[in-house]
Amino acid sequence: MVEKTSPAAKKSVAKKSAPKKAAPKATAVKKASATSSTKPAATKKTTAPKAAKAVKSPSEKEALLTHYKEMLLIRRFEERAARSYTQALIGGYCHLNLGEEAAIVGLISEMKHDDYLFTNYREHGYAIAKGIEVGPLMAELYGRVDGVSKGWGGSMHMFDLTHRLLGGYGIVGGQLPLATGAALAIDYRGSDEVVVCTMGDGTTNIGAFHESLNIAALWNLPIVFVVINNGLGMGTRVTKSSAEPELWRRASSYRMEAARVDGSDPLVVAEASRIAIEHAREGNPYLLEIMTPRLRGHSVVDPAKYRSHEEVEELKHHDPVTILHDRLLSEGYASASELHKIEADTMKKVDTAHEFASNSAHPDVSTLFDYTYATPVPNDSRRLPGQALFPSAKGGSR
Ligand SMILES: Cc1ncc(C[n+]2csc(CCOP(=O)(O)OP(=O)(O)O)c2C)c(N)n1
Repeated sequence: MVEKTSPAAKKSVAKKSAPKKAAPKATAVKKASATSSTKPAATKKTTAPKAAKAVKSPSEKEALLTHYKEMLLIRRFEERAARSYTQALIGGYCHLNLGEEAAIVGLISEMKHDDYLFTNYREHGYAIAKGIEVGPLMAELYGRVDGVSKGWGGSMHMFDLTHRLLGGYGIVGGQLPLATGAALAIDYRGSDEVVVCTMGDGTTNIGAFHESLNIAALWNLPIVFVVINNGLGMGTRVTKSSAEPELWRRASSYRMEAARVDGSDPLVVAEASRIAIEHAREGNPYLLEIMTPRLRGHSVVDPAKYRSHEEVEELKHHDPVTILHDRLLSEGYASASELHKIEADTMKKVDTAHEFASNSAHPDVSTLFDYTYATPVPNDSRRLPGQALFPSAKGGSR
């Protein structure tokens, strides 16, 4: 099902830099919504624009196979990460993208290499989709020197400028003002990159969400805010925490264009993302809500007891990796033996990544503060754990 929103009256606000093209009419893609609105919204239903459908084409096979390989790599990587976490190879917290694979690969496939990505602590899949090799990625999870952030970021706080992944944030909503600031920097420079900023559904009730959307809309910033709606903020359901559970509708408060899409089909996500990113590149921020399941608990150690047995069983029918696997077979896009080979190759990559990470050294503690600031800051504290705050009068420590 596809919906077209009534076009948001576009602002006549003067831009901070050179004015950009007026926004095209709002086109929102909506497919297989998993929740229903409890309040009437200012939208009108029309027929589906052709571009929004995942139509069969000669390139569909190729696109689906590419997406499948990447989705499977994320899936097997995350399963290995879960195992490594229970083996104490990973410190801190560890949040997985299990169930969100189609949303991730569909979204990132529409970003250019130079576009910037901000995300939250549930980030491994995004790093893979942005092109980071699984070896340095696993090494980062293990806190090793060959990690993508030299082992100092870990699972939740990865940063890799080369791939324009600007984090990885553990504070819920912490990425939003920073991402909005990056979009402002792009605007000042007059370059044509876009910022994509993902978040969970629970993040939309944080003040920074509203502040960021407001300023992005006022200043026509090149940013796409993406809500990965997996239905739960830790153990709290969206319907319990949000007065308007159709989160995409919140954009209307900021006269921002928005859409909600089914996150189980990477082609549908890619098409919606293409529209959103195009809008943003023209200086029109966009809110995209992608509906996904979260197949496991909030983090690796969460047994998710707030879920009923029936719900857990039902979830199995919404696994995007299984859905795509079966689709490739039924459409005749891949044979069982071809899929077995993809599986074997993927497992090999993940095993190699684990070996690479395990053989990498732990960083020297003296480098702990080397990456705190981008440029040197006078008088920054370099006190290591266990060191005294002030040296004693006799020259030692106390
Ligand atoms: C400011 C802040 N408040 C609370 C927390 C604790 N916390 C960590 S994750 C989380 C739930 C966030 O859910 P959501 O935004 O839906 O993201 P998801 O975990 O589903 O990706 C909470 C409340 C936090 N890290 N930061």
